Amino acid sequence: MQRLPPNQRLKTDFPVLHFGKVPEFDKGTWDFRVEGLVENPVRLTYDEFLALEKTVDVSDFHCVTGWSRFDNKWEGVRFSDVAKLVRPKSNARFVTIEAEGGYTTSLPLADLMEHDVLFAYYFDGKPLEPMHGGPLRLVVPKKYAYKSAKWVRRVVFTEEQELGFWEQRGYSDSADPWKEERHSY
Ligand SMILES: Nc1nc2c(c(=O)[nH]1)N[C@H]1C(S)=C(S)[C@@H](COP(=O)(O)O)O[C@H]1N2
Ligand SMILES: [Mo]
Repeated sequence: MQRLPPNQRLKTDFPVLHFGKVPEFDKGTWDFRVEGLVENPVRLTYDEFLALEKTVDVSDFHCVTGWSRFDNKWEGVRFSDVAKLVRPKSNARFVTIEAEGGYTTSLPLADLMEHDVLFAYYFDGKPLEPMHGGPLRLVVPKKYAYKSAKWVRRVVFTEEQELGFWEQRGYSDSADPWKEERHSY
């Protein structure tokens, strides 16, 4: 199977791309909240998050602007393990991811339950650098990378899909690189 999605170019460096500035990380005030349509909402400190079961996953990364990067080694917590902890209610079908500074994105719960979807805090064996989303970012390898929100702080289970930051600005809500779903028209 062709590994590079249509009209993508392979990069070996790791470009940095985001809107706004890299947020400061303060371990004393940082928290990770999971709420909305769940039986057991949680608020975790940084140390509590690190104590969750850790997973390693190597995956490819595809930015909608046309670059892809292969074999990225992420370490963190599977989305599905977080879901197991909070127990989504039966009417939860989507999840909004909120990052520091107001960036948001949303995905169908079923897409997030895939085994390669992680909240990552390590990259290539080292703590994830702030410019790449440290202390914590979402990684959704099968979607264009604007779904892989950096600096995640809050996760909200919803019934309907909310439009994220780039999705409000004309980017595709489904964002499948293999179908080249770049724009929302
Ligand atoms: N919080 C936040 N996350 C974000 C973005 C952003 O602007 N803000 N940009 C997205 C886009 S478009 C891309 S391509 C990737 C880039 O990740 P990188 O800078 O680690 O390469 O982050 C995604 N996550
Ligand atoms: Mo991107």
